[in-house]
Amino acid sequence: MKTTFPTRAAGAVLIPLMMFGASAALADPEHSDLPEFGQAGDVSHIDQVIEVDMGEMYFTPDNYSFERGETVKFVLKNTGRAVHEFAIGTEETQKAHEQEMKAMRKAGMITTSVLRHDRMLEAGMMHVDANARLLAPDEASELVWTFSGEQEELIIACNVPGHRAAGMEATVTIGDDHAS
Ligand SMILES: [Cu+2]
Repeated sequence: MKTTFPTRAAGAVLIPLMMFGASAALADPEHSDLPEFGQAGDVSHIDQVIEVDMGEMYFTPDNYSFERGETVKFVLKNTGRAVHEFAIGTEETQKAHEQEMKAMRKAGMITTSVLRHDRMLEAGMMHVDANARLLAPDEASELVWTFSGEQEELIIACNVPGHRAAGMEATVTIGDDHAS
């Protein structure tokens, strides 16, 4: 059966919902084996503001250096023609995120250039992880992040299927403790 309405019966998204269990559990103690690399930052204590341009298939800038404990506000703009993601993480978390994104693509929540918020909503998956933003073309957003933990290198990646492989990633180097 093919449904042409923009909204679908909730039953249609039960399977993707189950697949997203792993992402919803990022803050779950059960998953505390995930590498610690920071948390959503305090918007009243921003140390640095960086504008990031996202397009096919790049981030500008694509190289960042921060101090441990520094709170950075990323002002994100998707100036491209495709849906793009800005996700801070480690190799491990990016890989996990990539799997979620593949599932979202399969479930019709993401097309090449459109975000189907209605479908994400139905699936209980609005994609508002603290460490990531998913942007439609021309969409802008902000992400405030405090870099902490033991990691010395992090990755900013777009996990829309195929994008990271095509070069849409940036490196983050975490240096000495930030003097607060
Ligand atoms: Cu992308």
